[in-house]
Amino acid sequence: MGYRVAVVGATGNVGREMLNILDERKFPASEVIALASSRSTGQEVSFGDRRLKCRNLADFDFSGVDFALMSAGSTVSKEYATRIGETGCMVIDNSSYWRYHSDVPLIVPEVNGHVLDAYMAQANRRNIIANPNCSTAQMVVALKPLHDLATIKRVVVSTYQSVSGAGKEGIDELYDQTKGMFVTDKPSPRKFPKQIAFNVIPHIDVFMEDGYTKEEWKMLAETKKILDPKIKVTATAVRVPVFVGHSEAINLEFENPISPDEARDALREAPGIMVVDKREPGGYITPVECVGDYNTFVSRIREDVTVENGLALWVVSDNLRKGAALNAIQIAETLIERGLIKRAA
Ligand code: A2P
Ligand code: 11C
Repeated sequence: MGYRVAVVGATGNVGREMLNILDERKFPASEVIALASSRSTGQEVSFGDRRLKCRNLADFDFSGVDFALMSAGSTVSKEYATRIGETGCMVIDNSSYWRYHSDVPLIVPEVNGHVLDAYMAQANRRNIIANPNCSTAQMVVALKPLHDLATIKRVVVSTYQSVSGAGKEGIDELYDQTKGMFVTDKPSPRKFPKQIAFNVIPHIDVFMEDGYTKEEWKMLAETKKILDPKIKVTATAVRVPVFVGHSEAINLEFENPISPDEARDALREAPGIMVVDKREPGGYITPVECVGDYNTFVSRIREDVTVENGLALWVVSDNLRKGAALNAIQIAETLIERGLIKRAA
């Protein structure tokens, strides 16, 4: 007997990756249920070599379901997660809605998986665990071993984020605009605020009062919650015309001295990381090479000479995997491995 797992948002970019990864990693599931909106009822999605028929989330009864992996956006998570959690089903939520609630843990298993022990010991827990934003997840995986080694004081990060982070509509818009450029002269932006084909846009999510965007604020708030509240973060989040794979140029300032060689060695030993760092043409990773991979790749490790104890890095990962679907499934695996979850009757 395995676990009963529901994927909420099974027709979306992340939901489809969740189904792929459950199959690839041979997650111990006795049943996998695909849920989406009423628009998709009866539509088939792939699960390994099988096809699952989507069911309507609004009509579904979660009693007897062990895990709900949710990736249908904040509005759906806000409306449904509490009710699903109350049935005893463990919600692992990929939206931003629950991340900043003080009674909901925000987890990247390689970094703070141990937090789940105390959470699961609480009798009155919500049964909701949050997954971070994709840009944060890959960054904290790379920062953790370096923070353990020399204590990070400050992070300056610029992101190069693929259109798949904006969902199915983001992928369609880059595809349509790129094709359209050769037949019509003016692509009309729909999902993104400006033309994305052959362009870059320094704006992801809504603007905040201080001039930062919400995506930039999320990287700050989530890094503090997952890794260390003392770390200072400033981010510039940029959308680039890449289908899958987020990249980040990161500058770090440490409390204590740390050399590029020491950093490279620590990163090589750390879980979930692959170091590709040859100081020659092509000796680094680009987003197209990370698609479909579980790892967070770290390249271009070098000294940042503008501060005392500084390093600069290039970090790339598949945003639909470590940034979303894989991390959610790793949270479920961590609950099982640590003996924190029992199968629903
Ligand atoms: P649907 O295809 O039926 O609209 P993406 O982020 O890639 O755009 O995907 C969003 C996912 O969330 C899709 O699977 C979508 O299903 C699902 N979704 C959106 N709104 C709802 C809703 N009200 N109830 C259930 N699923 C929803
Ligand atoms: C993007 N990072 O690339 C966003 C998508 O808070 O989960 C994920 C938003 C979030 O557009």
